[in-house]
Amino acid sequence: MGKRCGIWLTVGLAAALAQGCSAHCQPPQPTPWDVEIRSIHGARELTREQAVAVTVAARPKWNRTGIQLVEGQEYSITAQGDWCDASTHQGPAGREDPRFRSVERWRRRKDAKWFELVCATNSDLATSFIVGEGALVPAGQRGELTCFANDLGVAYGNNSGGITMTVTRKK
Ligand SMILES: [Ca+2]
Repeated sequence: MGKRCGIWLTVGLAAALAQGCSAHCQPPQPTPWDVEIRSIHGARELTREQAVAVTVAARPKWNRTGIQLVEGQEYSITAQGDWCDASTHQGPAGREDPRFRSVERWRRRKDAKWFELVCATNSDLATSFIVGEGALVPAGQRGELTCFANDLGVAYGNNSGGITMTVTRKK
């Protein structure tokens, strides 16, 4: 948190919020799908044209979704919401930040922006693809859909909040 934010926090939380200096994002509300998959500890295939909403938190290096991708099926993903890197709020499209240009090459996906939504299968970075606010899942993906906010591998401790993404099986 910067000095200016600290001063505003001593004035009061309302003032801090007005300045955009709240330290953390609120955690996302679990969706019905989140609740269901936590109870079964596994992953499920979607039925044709089924769309499910699932949350992706900024703090874990991998978020399991419980959605089993099957080769030959087609899926689209859209995402919205608010997640935080320390006190910086952003959406799933992420951002570039000239202050951190020298360490961009060590981002988990160096070609994705800071905090851009990235997904993969079975928590395998080699299968990852950039989603941002929306994307089609590349052909050939199979396994459980797993996602993260793009950050340095050592820098997840100050992340908070989460976004909600909708995954739709198209055919
Ligand atoms: Ca961070």
